[in-house]
Formats: sequence, structure tokens, C-alpha cells
Amino acid sequence: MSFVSIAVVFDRLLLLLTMNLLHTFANSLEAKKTAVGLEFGTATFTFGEIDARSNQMARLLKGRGFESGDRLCVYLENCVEFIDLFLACSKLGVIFVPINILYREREVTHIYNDANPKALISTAEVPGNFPSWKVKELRMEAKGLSSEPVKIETTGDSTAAIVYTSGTTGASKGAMLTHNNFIVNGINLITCWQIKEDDRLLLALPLFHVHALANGLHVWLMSGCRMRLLERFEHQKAADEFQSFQPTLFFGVPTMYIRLLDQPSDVARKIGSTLRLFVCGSAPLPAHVLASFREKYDHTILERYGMTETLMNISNPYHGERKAGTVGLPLPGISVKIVAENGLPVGVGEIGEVYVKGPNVFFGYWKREEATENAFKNGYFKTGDLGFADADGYYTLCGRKSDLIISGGFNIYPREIEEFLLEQAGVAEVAVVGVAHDVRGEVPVAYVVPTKDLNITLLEEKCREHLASFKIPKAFMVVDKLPRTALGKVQKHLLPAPKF
Ligand code: MCA
Ligand code: AMP
Repeated sequence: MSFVSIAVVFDRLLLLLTMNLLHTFANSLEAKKTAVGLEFGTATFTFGEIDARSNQMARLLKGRGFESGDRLCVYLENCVEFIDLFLACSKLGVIFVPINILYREREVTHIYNDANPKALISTAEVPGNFPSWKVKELRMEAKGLSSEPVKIETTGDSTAAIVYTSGTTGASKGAMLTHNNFIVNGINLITCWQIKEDDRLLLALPLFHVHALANGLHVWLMSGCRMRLLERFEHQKAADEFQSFQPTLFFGVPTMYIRLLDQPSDVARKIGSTLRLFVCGSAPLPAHVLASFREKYDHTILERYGMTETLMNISNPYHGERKAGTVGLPLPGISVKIVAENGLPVGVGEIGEVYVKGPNVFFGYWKREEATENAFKNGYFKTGDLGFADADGYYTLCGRKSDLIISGGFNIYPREIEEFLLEQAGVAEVAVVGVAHDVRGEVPVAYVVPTKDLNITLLEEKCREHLASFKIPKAFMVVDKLPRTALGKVQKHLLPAPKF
């Protein structure tokens, strides 16, 4: 090979190495500038307008001193500015740190201190009175700036976002997700779920979680389809949104599908008639919901499995059998194995921990080297989920190694609530467990061994003040003592059934 051709290959390689999310968004932001891409409330936006707004926002952030590698915390409900900010950060190499809007002071404080952001952006006061830039004012200021393209300062390996996951030790850890992680996830979903530019995506999930961010926002921009973004999913209004927008695609958590079963059959059939694909994930979809939904909407929901740390891992096929109760087959490029306690892979039908490896897997936990090291074994990420594979290669999840509770698709680590309750007056000992719930999947219940100053009303008020709404125990059961093993470990399965 001549020197010139080696140089050309090297150049190409460099070009490849510098690909980032923005290159994959060019399908919409560049190629479909004049097409309407987004509906939000009564407003519509062309892809060109979305691109221009984010260029203005990037200029504003840069003007305020943001540099590649700085963190920006965003505490926002779904809105167009959320998209402006995500894109602006991607362009500048600024690390985007979304915070769950339901979090209260205690939870926000942890993320703020851990991520150490250059700024925090919100619509109103942020719990904890952290200094914040008000998003509407930012947009007003950005509007006056040039919307010409900015210099893209990121590569595939740049960290695009740090997304906080509930930690087993009580404090949540920030998962560092690179541009390449998001790219692989988006390309996989577009290919495997056959997403095309003439699709219409109804997105009601919160953008602060990767379900909406990576599967919703990124897939929308990579495919160039049209998206209606809702501020949030409100089950009373959901049918109207479906009927007026006539989406072809919907991504939801099981609670949303359970809520949709409330629709009268004729409305359900009408909604189903324009839909091409309903996808469900974030928590187990009960087999009876899949069956009832099929009967009412004439659609077999496609269930898939993901995690913040890995984005999407396993999915039922678009063509081919969508097996009820399973999460399907590993997505392209992703290796999955089921591993026993002794670290060895198990056979078909045997339960073990799900390990995954692939370009979708995160880079590590922000500032947590030890936790990162412990999270991997021989290059595989240890998910903490238990599951098994059947003879056709379909995976079924059957619980967690830890006692994670998933309520409405939001994760809750009992330890975090237990630590909080132990700090309150009247609580000598406490155990928090997940109890089955028809709509939310599970809800937390607290078992409290009281001291003489226990006042349950006050305790509940404290929870309301300091914890996200989905973490507040739905019942407080007062018990004389907690059942423990000889080693002192609480045997949660021996606790009495809760009274609601
Ligand atoms: C729920 N609430 C909210 C929101 N969502 N408040 C503000 N903004 C929101 N987006 C609060 C309500 O105020 C209420 O609080 C409580 O939650 C329940 O609300 P309700 O109207 O009764 O809603 P629902 O019909 O029960 O439905 C809840 C929901 C919500 C819309 C399904 O749970 C939700 O958006 N879940 C999605 C979570 C998600 O995106 N998870 C993905 C994680 P109160 O009780 O005080 O009245 S990422 C992940 O898991 C991996 C990667 C994966 O595989 O996807
Ligand atoms: P998160 O930490 O919020 O990313 O939540 C990831 C967890 O959600 C996984 O580890 C699983 O326990 C759970 N999860 C996601 N999708 C599914 C699914 N389809 N079925 C059961 N659990 C799921």
C-alpha cells in the first residue's frame, strides 16, 4: 500500500473515530431541515429549527464558560428546552446530567454534590435551594444568538451523559454513557424494530431516564420520524393523545399499558388500527396484561430488557415470535450469558445472574472506581438481574439478586428509604419491602419497630417532604421486632402481609 493510500485510510479511521451522536442525527437535523419533526403542546418544530435552537443554546453555554467535560445538571419536566440542552451539550462535549423531577432535596443534593456541575437548569425553585438558571430565561437569551452551526467538540468515546441509578448502598451512582453507547443502542433499535422516517412516535416517558432519552429522543433524531412529546403520561388524557396524533410507535412501561386497558374496546381498536408497534420495558410486563392488551388493541406488545448502565440488551423480535413472559433475544453485537454463583455459565433453563458484554455497556460509574471494578467480571457487566434462557435462546427474567423495587417503572432501593427512616424520630429499626400492586407492579411498604415517640402521620409527612413520591411507603406497619437470621440479617419474606 502506498504512503498516500495509507494516509487516506488513516484519515478515514480518524473520521470514524470522531463520529459522535450528532453524525447519526444528521439524518434528521441536516437532511430533513424543513420537515416538521416535533410536536409539543400546540407548537410544532422543523428539524432545522431544532438544530438552530440547539446551536444557539450551545453558544450561550459556551459564552457562560462551559467547556468539554464540564457537567450540566438538568432538573426539568419534558419540554423543548430539554432537547435544546441535550443537543447543545452533545455538540460542546459537555456532560449532560438529567435529574428525576420527582426527586426532593435529599436526592437532588446527592446528585448535585457528586456530579459537581458548572450549572443546574430548572423551571422553578430546585429542592435544596441550589443556584439554578431558569430555563425560560436561558431560551430568551439564546434566541438572540447566532444559530449557525457550532464546532462539534466530541468523539464517539466522549461521555455524553451521566445518568444516576439508585444504588444498592443507598446513594445513587452516576453511570457514564458515551456517544458510542447511545449510537449503538439507537442503531440497534432502528434496525430491529424497523423504525422509519414515516413513523410517528408518541413519547410520554420522562426524558430524565434513558428509556425516553436513548430509545425515544435518540431514535427519533436518528430515524427522522415525527414525534409528539408529552409533558408526562396522564392516563385520563392518553386516549385523546393517541387519537389526535395517530402514532405508529409507542414506548411505555407496564403501568402505562395497564392504564390503557381501561379504554373502551371501540376506542382501543381505533388506537390499535394506526399503531404499528407497542414496546414495553423498564419492569416486568405481566403475561395477563400482554394477553388482555392483544385482545383489546389487536397488538402483541414487544417486550425488551434494558438498564441505565447498558441501555437495551435483549428484545423480542419484530418479525418472529414475541414470547409472553420473556424479554426475547440478545440484540445485535451484544453477548449475554447466565452465570451461577460459582462464576460458571449455566445450561438452558437454569437460573443464574445475567451478564452482558458489548458496545452498549457503559464506561463506568462517575468517580467510583471500586464500584466500577466490582460491576464487571471478565469483561462482562454483572446486571444483578436473575434469569434463564430457553432452548430457542429467549431470555426470561425472574427477579433481582438485590431487593430492588420497581414501581411504575421507577427504581427504588429499599436501603435508601430504610436509611432515611432510621434518621427519623420514633424509628428504632426498619425494613422496607416491595409489595405486589395491580397498576404500579410493586409499591414500597415500611415495617417499623417503634420507640416511644413514633408518630406515623409525622413520619409520613417527613417522607413526603424529603423523598420522591414513588419512594414514599404506601403503608407503615408497626411491628415488635424484625425477623432476623442468626447472623442478624432481616428475613423480609417472613414479615406479615401489609394492610393498606
Ligand atoms: C409520575 N408522577 C409524576 C410523573 N410521573 N409527576 C410528575 N412528572 C412525572 N413525569 C407522579 C405523580 O405525581 C403521582 O404522585 C405518581 O407519580 C403517580 O401518578 P399517576 O398519575 O397516578 O400515574 P400512573 O398512572 O400511576 O402512572 C405513572 C407513570 C410513571 C406515568 C407510569 O410512573 C412514569 O412515568 N414511569 C416511567 C418511569 C421510567 O421512565 N422509567 C424508565 C427507567 P403521587 O403518588 O404523589 O400522587 S430507565 C430503565 O428502567 C431501563 C433503562 C429500561 O429498561 O427502560
Ligand atoms: P434502571 O436501573 O432504572 O436502568 O433499571 C433497570 C432494571 O429494570 C433492570 O436491571 C431490570 O431489573 C428492570 N427491567 C428493565 N426492563 C425489564 C423487563 N422487560 N422486565 C423485567 N425487568 C426489567
